[in-house]
Amino acid sequence: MERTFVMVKPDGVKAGLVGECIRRYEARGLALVDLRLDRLTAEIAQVHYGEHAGKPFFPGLVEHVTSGPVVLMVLEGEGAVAAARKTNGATNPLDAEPGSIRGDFALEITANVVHGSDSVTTAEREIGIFFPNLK
Ligand code: IDP
Ligand code: MG
Repeated sequence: MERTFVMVKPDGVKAGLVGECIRRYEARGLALVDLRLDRLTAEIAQVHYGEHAGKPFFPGLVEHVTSGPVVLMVLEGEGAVAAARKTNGATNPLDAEPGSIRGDFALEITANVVHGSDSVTTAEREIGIFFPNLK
């Protein structure tokens, strides 16, 4: 069964959207495999977002995701990677459809509530970073 990694970013936690995000993933049929409230160090954030290192928004992105608690989770289900990303909506909330998390709860691209892995390979990498002991 396919797995994906999802993070509720600090803006989502501050806005009290953790339950709403989890409810949407679960209602869609994705099952929670693991879940944790945590704080990201700059080092971990830089590794996680390594593909974006050097881009103009990278420092602001790392600053944002380390600015407060985040909720990290592994979700499982058929097509979990694509399903979670559809539920999250487009990266820029202004392009995200109403009915998606970003389309319903965000306006800013950095503070866009959630992160979801973009492929099965990425999911394996990200799950390895945040849940190294998960079987
Ligand atoms: P994704 O989160 O939809 O996978 P990515 O392109 O992987 O989007 O970018 C990671 C995160 O970096 C985004 O969720 C967003 O918060 C931020 N980001 C992406 N592109 C930009 C940009 O052009 N300006 C500011 N922030 C950006
Ligand atoms: Mg991405």
